[in-house]
Amino acid sequence: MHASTPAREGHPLRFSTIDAADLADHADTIEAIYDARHTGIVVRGAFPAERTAATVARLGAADLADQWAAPNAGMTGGEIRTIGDAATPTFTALRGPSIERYGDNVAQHARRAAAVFGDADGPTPAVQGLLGGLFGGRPAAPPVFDDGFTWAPYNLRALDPGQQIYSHHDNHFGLEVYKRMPTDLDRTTILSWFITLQAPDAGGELVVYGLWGSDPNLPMLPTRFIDTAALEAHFAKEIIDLRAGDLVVFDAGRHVHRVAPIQGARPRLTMGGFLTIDTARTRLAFWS
Ligand SMILES: O=C(O)CCC(=O)C(=O)O
Repeated sequence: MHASTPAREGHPLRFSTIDAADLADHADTIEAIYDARHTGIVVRGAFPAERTAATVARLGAADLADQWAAPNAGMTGGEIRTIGDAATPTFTALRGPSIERYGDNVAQHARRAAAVFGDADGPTPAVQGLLGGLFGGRPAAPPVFDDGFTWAPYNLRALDPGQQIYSHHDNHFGLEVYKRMPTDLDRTTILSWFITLQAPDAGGELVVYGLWGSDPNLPMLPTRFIDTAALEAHFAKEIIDLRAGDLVVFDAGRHVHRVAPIQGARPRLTMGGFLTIDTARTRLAFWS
């Protein structure tokens, strides 16, 4: 469940938790997040248990071992494993993937999805229904590059015991790869979405702070990482505890957030990416 600390500094945090069956009652959620009237939503049971269990079993299979990459190799405590790239800065590519590298990632997506899910579409239609459902049922699809190929819809992520995702925000539109994103897409913020496939034994919660990346008082360490101890001491926060099958969508472009260290023996497994909407609010674009 959520625990918030409203007496602290910062922007208000407004999260809701719903059941997947009630998605239609929350069709204005994405617009509310864009307008900063809402921070995020947890959709319980977005993926059925059979789908998450089958995916978790495949992700642990020996024949997939060489599909996993280590984009944060060398980042002590922050070494995530991924299948498929994300259009984000990583420890091995601080300015994000080059356009050529991302294009190569796109070219490999269908083969990787077939290896994990048994077919090239995998869960993409289900994700389209879920994200579109939170946007009034309008179309939801990966954006198309200017030369015609589409962005990858999601990637798969594993955080092993002891690892975490350090405090950050996801306003990545300044990266080179985004020069190729359609110009009618709204860049005022970027939303993160992910589905938990396997929760860890303990830890691994998503922690969202009442601090925006654009605020003037961002507490930074000399290493240029955000100072999580200062966030914990001063800012409002919401702790989002996610179970297998839950979808979360939240304002990751504005709000500083992190994933707490994984405790116990089980890796935390998620799949997800980012999303935005066009400025006319007629369609939703999601990608990894
Ligand atoms: O746990 C994940 O898959 C990603 C968490 C995160 O930092 C994000 O969604 O922006």
